[in-house]
Amino acid sequence: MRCSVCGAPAQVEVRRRNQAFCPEHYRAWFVNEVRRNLKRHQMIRKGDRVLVAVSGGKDSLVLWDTLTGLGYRTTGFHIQLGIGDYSKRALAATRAFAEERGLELLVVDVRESFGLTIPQLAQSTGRAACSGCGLSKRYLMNRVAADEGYGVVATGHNLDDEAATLMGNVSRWQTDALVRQGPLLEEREGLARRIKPLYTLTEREVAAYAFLAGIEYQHEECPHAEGAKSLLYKDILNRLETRMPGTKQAFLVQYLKKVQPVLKEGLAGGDVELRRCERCGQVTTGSVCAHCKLWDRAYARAKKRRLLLESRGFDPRPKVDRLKPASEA
Ligand code: Q46
Ligand code: ZN
Ligand code: ZN
Repeated sequence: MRCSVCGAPAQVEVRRRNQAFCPEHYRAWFVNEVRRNLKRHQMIRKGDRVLVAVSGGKDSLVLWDTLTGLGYRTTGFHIQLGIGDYSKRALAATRAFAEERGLELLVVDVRESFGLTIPQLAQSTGRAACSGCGLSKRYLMNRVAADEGYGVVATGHNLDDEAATLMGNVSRWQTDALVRQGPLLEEREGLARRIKPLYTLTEREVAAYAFLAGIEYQHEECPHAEGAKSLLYKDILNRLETRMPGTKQAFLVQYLKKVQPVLKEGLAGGDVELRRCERCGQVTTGSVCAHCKLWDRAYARAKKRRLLLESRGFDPRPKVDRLKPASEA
Protein backbone atom coordinates (compact mmCIF):
# COMPACT_ATOMS: atom_id res chain seq x y z
CA MET A 1 0.00 0.00 0.00
CA ARG A 2 1.26 3.43 -0.94
CA CYS A 3 0.47 6.90 0.40
CA SER A 4 -2.25 8.51 -1.75
CA VAL A 5 -0.37 11.83 -1.56
CA CYS A 6 3.36 11.11 -1.94
CA GLY A 7 3.60 7.44 -2.92
CA ALA A 8 5.76 6.48 0.08
CA PRO A 9 4.87 3.29 1.96
CA ALA A 10 1.52 3.87 3.70
CA GLN A 11 0.99 3.25 7.39
CA VAL A 12 -2.68 4.07 7.81
CA GLU A 13 -5.51 3.01 5.56
CA VAL A 14 -8.79 4.93 5.53
CA ARG A 15 -10.91 2.32 3.83
CA ARG A 16 -14.14 4.30 3.78
CA ARG A 17 -12.35 6.93 1.69
CA ASN A 18 -10.33 4.48 -0.34
CA GLN A 19 -7.18 6.24 0.74
CA ALA A 20 -3.96 5.36 2.53
CA PHE A 21 -1.30 7.63 3.98
CA CYS A 22 2.26 7.79 5.21
CA PRO A 23 2.52 9.13 8.80
CA GLU A 24 3.11 12.72 7.75
CA HIS A 25 0.26 12.87 5.27
CA TYR A 26 -2.08 11.00 7.58
CA ARG A 27 -1.65 13.69 10.22
CA ALA A 28 -2.14 16.39 7.63
CA TRP A 29 -5.30 14.66 6.36
CA PHE A 30 -6.66 14.33 9.91
CA VAL A 31 -6.05 17.97 10.84
CA ASN A 32 -7.61 19.04 7.57
CA GLU A 33 -10.77 17.06 8.37
CA VAL A 34 -10.99 18.85 11.72
CA ARG A 35 -10.43 22.21 10.05
CA ARG A 36 -13.20 21.45 7.55
CA ASN A 37 -15.64 20.50 10.27
CA LEU A 38 -14.86 23.69 12.18
CA LYS A 39 -15.40 25.76 9.07
CA ARG A 40 -18.46 23.94 7.76
CA HIS A 41 -20.41 24.65 10.93
CA GLN A 42 -18.60 27.86 11.93
CA MET A 43 -17.93 26.17 15.22
CA ILE A 44 -15.38 28.70 16.50
CA ARG A 45 -15.87 32.38 15.69
CA LYS A 46 -13.66 35.41 15.94
CA GLY A 47 -12.68 36.25 19.49
CA ASP A 48 -14.04 33.00 20.93
CA ARG A 49 -12.25 31.48 23.89
CA VAL A 50 -12.61 27.72 23.81
CA LEU A 51 -12.94 25.47 26.82
CA VAL A 52 -11.90 21.94 25.80
CA ALA A 53 -13.41 19.18 27.93
CA VAL A 54 -10.55 16.75 28.54
CA SER A 55 -10.99 13.38 30.20
CA GLY A 56 -7.43 12.16 29.59
CA GLY A 57 -8.56 9.67 26.94
CA LYS A 58 -7.44 9.77 23.32
CA ASP A 59 -10.40 11.65 21.84
CA SER A 60 -10.24 14.68 24.08
CA LEU A 61 -6.44 14.95 24.02
CA VAL A 62 -6.36 14.62 20.23
CA LEU A 63 -9.02 17.32 20.04
CA TRP A 64 -7.00 19.63 22.29
CA ASP A 65 -3.86 18.90 20.27
CA THR A 66 -5.48 19.68 16.93
CA LEU A 67 -7.25 22.84 18.14
CA THR A 68 -4.08 24.33 19.62
CA GLY A 69 -2.18 23.22 16.50
CA LEU A 70 -4.69 25.16 14.41
CA GLY A 71 -3.96 28.24 16.52
CA TYR A 72 -7.11 28.53 18.63
CA ARG A 73 -7.06 29.96 22.12
CA THR A 74 -7.92 27.02 24.33
CA THR A 75 -8.03 26.06 27.98
CA GLY A 76 -8.48 22.47 29.09
CA PHE A 77 -11.20 21.52 31.57
CA HIS A 78 -10.96 18.27 33.47
CA ILE A 79 -13.51 16.88 35.92
CA GLN A 80 -12.27 14.58 38.67
CA LEU A 81 -15.09 12.09 39.12
CA GLY A 82 -13.60 10.17 42.04
CA ILE A 83 -13.80 6.78 40.34
CA GLY A 84 -10.82 5.23 42.17
CA ASP A 85 -7.49 4.83 40.42
CA TYR A 86 -9.13 5.23 37.04
CA SER A 87 -9.81 8.91 37.83
CA LYS A 88 -6.35 9.47 39.28
CA ARG A 89 -4.69 8.14 36.15
CA ALA A 90 -7.03 10.24 34.00
CA LEU A 91 -5.90 13.41 35.79
CA ALA A 92 -2.24 12.38 35.55
CA ALA A 93 -2.49 11.91 31.75
CA THR A 94 -4.33 15.22 31.36
CA ARG A 95 -1.88 17.16 33.51
CA ALA A 96 1.14 15.68 31.76
CA PHE A 97 -0.31 16.68 28.38
CA ALA A 98 -1.01 20.26 29.53
CA GLU A 99 2.34 20.73 31.24
CA GLU A 100 4.33 19.37 28.33
CA ARG A 101 2.70 21.85 25.98
CA GLY A 102 2.43 24.78 28.39
CA LEU A 103 -1.38 24.86 28.26
CA GLU A 104 -3.74 26.15 30.92
CA LEU A 105 -5.92 23.55 32.62
CA LEU A 106 -8.93 23.97 34.90
CA VAL A 107 -9.83 21.10 37.21
CA VAL A 108 -12.98 20.56 39.24
CA ASP A 109 -13.04 17.70 41.71
CA VAL A 110 -16.67 16.63 42.15
CA ARG A 111 -16.14 15.48 45.72
CA GLU A 112 -14.24 18.60 46.76
CA SER A 113 -16.97 20.76 45.26
CA PHE A 114 -20.09 18.84 46.19
CA GLY A 115 -19.04 16.41 48.92
CA LEU A 116 -19.58 13.08 47.15
CA THR A 117 -17.73 11.19 44.43
CA ILE A 118 -19.67 9.95 41.39
CA PRO A 119 -19.87 6.36 42.78
CA GLN A 120 -21.14 7.78 46.11
CA LEU A 121 -23.66 9.90 44.23
CA ALA A 122 -24.85 6.74 42.45
CA GLN A 123 -25.18 4.85 45.73
CA SER A 124 -27.00 7.72 47.36
CA THR A 125 -29.55 8.12 44.60
CA GLY A 126 -29.94 4.50 43.54
CA ARG A 127 -29.35 5.56 39.94
CA ALA A 128 -26.71 4.13 37.62
CA ALA A 129 -23.33 5.89 37.91
CA CYS A 130 -23.44 7.06 34.30
CA SER A 131 -26.72 8.91 34.67
CA GLY A 132 -25.54 11.11 37.56
CA CYS A 133 -22.10 11.38 35.99
CA GLY A 134 -23.46 12.58 32.65
CA LEU A 135 -25.72 15.11 34.36
CA SER A 136 -22.90 16.43 36.57
CA LYS A 137 -20.47 16.69 33.66
CA ARG A 138 -22.98 18.66 31.58
CA TYR A 139 -23.76 20.94 34.51
CA LEU A 140 -20.11 21.61 35.28
CA MET A 141 -19.19 22.26 31.66
CA ASN A 142 -21.98 24.82 31.30
CA ARG A 143 -21.38 26.34 34.69
CA VAL A 144 -17.61 26.69 34.45
CA ALA A 145 -17.84 28.02 30.87
CA ALA A 146 -20.32 30.68 32.02
CA ASP A 147 -18.46 31.60 35.23
CA GLU A 148 -15.07 31.77 33.53
CA GLY A 149 -16.22 33.54 30.38
CA TYR A 150 -15.83 30.86 27.70
CA GLY A 151 -18.27 31.13 24.80
CA VAL A 152 -17.54 27.66 23.41
CA VAL A 153 -17.19 24.22 24.95
CA ALA A 154 -15.52 21.61 22.71
CA THR A 155 -15.88 17.88 23.37
CA GLY A 156 -14.02 14.96 21.78
CA HIS A 157 -17.03 12.96 20.54
CA ASN A 158 -15.99 10.99 17.48
CA LEU A 159 -17.97 9.41 14.65
CA ASP A 160 -18.39 6.13 16.53
CA ASP A 161 -19.82 7.95 19.56
CA GLU A 162 -22.19 10.04 17.51
CA ALA A 163 -23.40 7.19 15.31
CA ALA A 164 -23.98 5.02 18.41
CA THR A 165 -25.96 7.82 20.08
CA LEU A 166 -28.03 8.23 16.93
CA MET A 167 -28.74 4.52 16.82
CA GLY A 168 -29.82 4.60 20.47
CA ASN A 169 -32.09 7.59 19.88
CA VAL A 170 -33.57 6.08 16.73
CA SER A 171 -34.19 2.69 18.32
CA ARG A 172 -36.56 4.40 20.77
CA TRP A 173 -37.53 7.34 18.58
CA GLN A 174 -36.43 9.84 21.16
CA THR A 175 -37.45 12.86 19.17
CA ASP A 176 -36.26 15.45 21.71
CA ALA A 177 -32.77 14.00 21.68
CA LEU A 178 -32.85 13.50 17.90
CA VAL A 179 -33.47 17.16 17.13
CA ARG A 180 -30.76 18.26 19.54
CA GLN A 181 -28.09 15.82 18.37
CA GLY A 182 -25.41 17.27 16.19
CA PRO A 183 -21.88 18.64 15.94
CA LEU A 184 -22.99 22.15 16.89
CA LEU A 185 -25.40 23.29 19.55
CA GLU A 186 -25.74 27.05 19.35
CA GLU A 187 -25.38 29.14 22.47
CA ARG A 188 -28.57 29.97 24.24
CA GLU A 189 -29.11 32.35 27.07
CA GLY A 190 -26.60 31.39 29.74
CA LEU A 191 -25.35 28.30 27.89
CA ALA A 192 -22.13 28.23 25.90
CA ARG A 193 -22.07 26.94 22.33
CA ARG A 194 -21.18 23.26 22.27
CA ILE A 195 -19.08 21.81 19.46
CA LYS A 196 -17.78 18.37 18.44
CA PRO A 197 -15.05 18.96 15.86
CA LEU A 198 -14.11 15.23 15.60
CA TYR A 199 -17.63 14.06 14.70
CA THR A 200 -16.69 12.75 11.24
CA LEU A 201 -13.56 10.87 12.36
CA THR A 202 -13.76 7.29 13.58
CA GLU A 203 -12.37 6.04 16.85
CA ARG A 204 -9.73 4.10 14.94
CA GLU A 205 -8.71 7.20 13.00
CA VAL A 206 -8.42 9.22 16.22
CA ALA A 207 -6.30 6.46 17.81
CA ALA A 208 -4.02 6.41 14.75
CA TYR A 209 -3.54 10.17 15.00
CA ALA A 210 -2.78 9.93 18.74
CA PHE A 211 -0.18 7.26 18.05
CA LEU A 212 1.51 9.13 15.20
CA ALA A 213 1.47 12.43 17.10
CA GLY A 214 3.04 10.76 20.15
CA ILE A 215 0.14 11.70 22.44
CA GLU A 216 0.20 9.74 25.68
CA TYR A 217 -3.34 9.15 26.79
CA GLN A 218 -5.18 6.99 29.27
CA HIS A 219 -5.99 3.71 27.54
CA GLU A 220 -8.21 2.11 30.16
CA GLU A 221 -11.96 2.58 30.00
CA CYS A 222 -14.01 3.78 32.95
CA PRO A 223 -15.10 0.68 34.92
CA HIS A 224 -18.71 1.85 34.68
CA ALA A 225 -18.63 1.79 30.89
CA GLU A 226 -18.80 -1.98 30.89
CA GLY A 227 -22.16 -3.22 29.70
CA ALA A 228 -23.16 0.25 28.47
CA LYS A 229 -25.67 0.14 25.63
CA SER A 230 -23.50 2.47 23.59
CA LEU A 231 -20.87 -0.30 23.35
CA LEU A 232 -23.45 -2.67 21.88
CA TYR A 233 -24.45 -0.08 19.28
CA LYS A 234 -20.79 0.55 18.46
CA ASP A 235 -20.26 -3.16 17.97
CA ILE A 236 -23.23 -3.43 15.61
CA LEU A 237 -22.06 -0.40 13.64
CA ASN A 238 -18.52 -1.78 13.43
CA ARG A 239 -19.83 -5.00 11.96
CA LEU A 240 -21.79 -3.08 9.36
CA GLU A 241 -18.74 -0.93 8.66
CA THR A 242 -16.54 -3.97 8.03
CA ARG A 243 -18.95 -5.27 5.43
CA MET A 244 -19.85 -1.86 4.04
CA PRO A 245 -17.14 0.77 4.62
CA GLY A 246 -18.67 4.23 5.01
CA THR A 247 -21.88 3.05 6.72
CA LYS A 248 -21.23 4.90 9.98
CA GLN A 249 -20.57 8.20 8.32
CA ALA A 250 -23.54 7.87 5.96
CA PHE A 251 -25.83 6.92 8.84
CA LEU A 252 -24.89 10.02 10.86
CA VAL A 253 -24.16 12.63 8.24
CA GLN A 254 -27.15 11.81 6.05
CA TYR A 255 -29.39 11.88 9.11
CA LEU A 256 -28.12 15.36 10.00
CA LYS A 257 -28.51 16.56 6.44
CA LYS A 258 -31.72 14.97 5.28
CA VAL A 259 -33.81 13.88 8.23
CA GLN A 260 -33.08 16.23 11.09
CA PRO A 261 -34.25 19.41 9.31
CA VAL A 262 -37.60 17.77 8.53
CA LEU A 263 -37.92 16.53 12.08
CA LYS A 264 -37.08 19.97 13.47
CA GLU A 265 -39.67 21.61 11.30
CA GLY A 266 -42.30 19.06 12.22
CA LEU A 267 -41.66 19.64 15.88
CA ALA A 268 -41.45 23.44 15.63
CA GLY A 269 -43.58 25.19 18.20
CA GLY A 270 -42.87 22.43 20.65
CA ASP A 271 -39.99 24.46 22.07
CA VAL A 272 -40.19 24.61 25.80
CA GLU A 273 -39.65 27.84 27.62
CA LEU A 274 -36.33 28.18 29.40
CA ARG A 275 -35.94 29.72 32.82
CA ARG A 276 -33.36 29.90 35.58
CA CYS A 277 -32.95 27.27 38.27
CA GLU A 278 -33.88 28.74 41.67
CA ARG A 279 -30.95 27.02 43.30
CA CYS A 280 -28.02 27.41 40.92
CA GLY A 281 -29.17 29.96 38.34
CA GLN A 282 -28.44 27.70 35.36
CA VAL A 283 -30.86 27.50 32.45
CA THR A 284 -33.56 24.86 32.91
CA THR A 285 -37.16 24.10 32.01
CA GLY A 286 -38.55 23.65 35.54
CA SER A 287 -38.14 25.74 38.69
CA VAL A 288 -35.21 23.61 39.94
CA CYS A 289 -32.80 22.00 37.45
CA ALA A 290 -32.23 18.24 37.20
CA HIS A 291 -28.69 18.58 38.58
CA CYS A 292 -29.78 20.37 41.77
CA LYS A 293 -32.67 17.91 42.23
CA LEU A 294 -30.36 14.93 41.87
CA TRP A 295 -27.80 16.24 44.33
CA ASP A 296 -30.50 17.26 46.85
CA ARG A 297 -31.81 13.72 46.75
CA ALA A 298 -28.30 12.32 47.11
CA TYR A 299 -27.64 14.58 50.11
CA ALA A 300 -30.73 13.36 51.95
CA ARG A 301 -29.66 9.72 51.57
CA ALA A 302 -25.94 10.38 52.12
CA LYS A 303 -26.67 12.06 55.47
CA LYS A 304 -28.63 9.04 56.63
CA ARG A 305 -25.64 6.89 55.74
CA ARG A 306 -23.35 9.37 57.51
CA LEU A 307 -21.38 10.12 54.35
CA LEU A 308 -22.10 13.80 54.95
CA LEU A 309 -22.60 15.98 58.01
CA GLU A 310 -26.24 16.63 58.91
CA SER A 311 -25.65 20.40 58.70
CA ARG A 312 -24.31 20.38 55.16
CA GLY A 313 -26.57 21.69 52.40
CA PHE A 314 -25.90 21.22 48.70
CA ASP A 315 -24.00 24.19 47.30
CA PRO A 316 -24.02 24.15 43.48
CA ARG A 317 -20.91 26.36 43.11
CA PRO A 318 -17.96 24.30 41.84
CA LYS A 319 -14.44 24.89 43.18
CA VAL A 320 -12.15 25.43 40.23
CA ASP A 321 -8.43 24.64 40.46
CA ARG A 322 -6.35 26.55 37.96
CA LEU A 323 -3.18 24.93 36.70
CA LYS A 324 -1.31 27.65 34.85
CA PRO A 325 1.39 26.83 32.36
CA ALA A 326 4.83 27.09 33.97
CA SER A 327 5.66 30.26 31.99
CA GLU A 328 2.76 32.18 33.57
CA ALA A 329 2.82 30.67 37.03
S1 Q46 B 1 -17.08 8.40 32.97
FE1 Q46 B 1 -19.09 8.68 33.86
FE2 Q46 B 1 -18.56 7.67 31.46
FE3 Q46 B 1 -17.70 6.38 33.64
S2 Q46 B 1 -19.42 6.80 35.00
FE4 Q46 B 1 -20.30 6.41 33.00
S3 Q46 B 1 -20.51 8.44 32.14
S4 Q46 B 1 -18.68 5.48 31.85
S5 Q46 B 1 -18.09 8.62 29.55
ZN1 ZN C 1 2.74 10.66 2.07
ZN1 ZN D 1 -29.84 24.03 39.58
